[in-house]
Amino acid sequence: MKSTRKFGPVVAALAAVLLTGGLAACGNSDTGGGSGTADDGKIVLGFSQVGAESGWRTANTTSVKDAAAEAGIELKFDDAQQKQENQIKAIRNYIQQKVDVIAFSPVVESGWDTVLKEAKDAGIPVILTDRAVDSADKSLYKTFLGSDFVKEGKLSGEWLVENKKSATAEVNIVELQGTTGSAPANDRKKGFAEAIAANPKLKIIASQSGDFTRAGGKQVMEQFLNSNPKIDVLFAHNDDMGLGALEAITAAGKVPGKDITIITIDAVKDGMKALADGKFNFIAECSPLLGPQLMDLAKKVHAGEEVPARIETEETTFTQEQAKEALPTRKY
Ligand code: GYE
Repeated sequence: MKSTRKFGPVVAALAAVLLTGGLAACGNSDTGGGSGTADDGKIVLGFSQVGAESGWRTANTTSVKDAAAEAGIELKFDDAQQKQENQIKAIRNYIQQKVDVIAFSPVVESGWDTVLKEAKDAGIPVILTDRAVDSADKSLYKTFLGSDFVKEGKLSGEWLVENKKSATAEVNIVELQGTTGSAPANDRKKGFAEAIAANPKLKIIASQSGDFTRAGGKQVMEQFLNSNPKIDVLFAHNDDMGLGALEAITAAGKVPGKDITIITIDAVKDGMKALADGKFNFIAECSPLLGPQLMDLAKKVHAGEEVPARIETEETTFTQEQAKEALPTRKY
């Protein structure tokens, strides 16, 4: 899915010349060098990260930081601690600092139009990474790089349909949702529900947000266990909530992976370990390694090149056996 355009570097060089000679005079961008680049000629990328809520997020942050260093891009990084207001503040700061490109992973889907318009008016291209926004005006950002979350939910549900195909009694499912209003929570819920509709015996009996954290997963699972005597399946929107839930399940005297079938999403190392150990039953992968592609895109949009409106991450799924095989070489 990567662009293989041969003339990328030439276009970039040309654009740089044009920017230096022409647009800088209009005050389009200025981060000290007068050319929209840092003093040392580097592209400046302002990145607003969601937070540090999960193993996925930590791996994503490392990927972005490493890739920026590798690509020779100056990265300004902000951790929004899962709060939209912090992200809006960070983006406004980047606009004020006249960075060359802004990238962010929106904590929730709604409420971005105003700040995105401010970036557009300032002539700063925006890249969405990992999570989408629901803005109707697609011209407010250049591209969206990330996973197909509906598909992840669907793959999880399809595995369950197959796994429970000979069930004679009702199968009671509890769902730990990700952060309320976030694209992965909305989409994973939707994809899963669509897939399990294939078997009316599969019933979601409780569904609540655990905010993508271990603590949230543990706490909500405790409530689920307290109020529902028969839970057959847990679908957690990420590994971390599933890992937190393991503690609650064990404390309730049940055996995870046996008494309760557990499906999660992400496939970070701790999740894969739980799967290989037989505590989880299935994981749909969501890759956090978006850094290199993001840097590539930042260079392209900075050079004024056209980029695809949507770039989807490639991913797979894991059973317990597949997790055992993959674990030794898993990087994150
Ligand atoms: O699945 C979860 C994280 O947006 C895809 O956010 C990401 C999700 C990921 O907190 O672990």
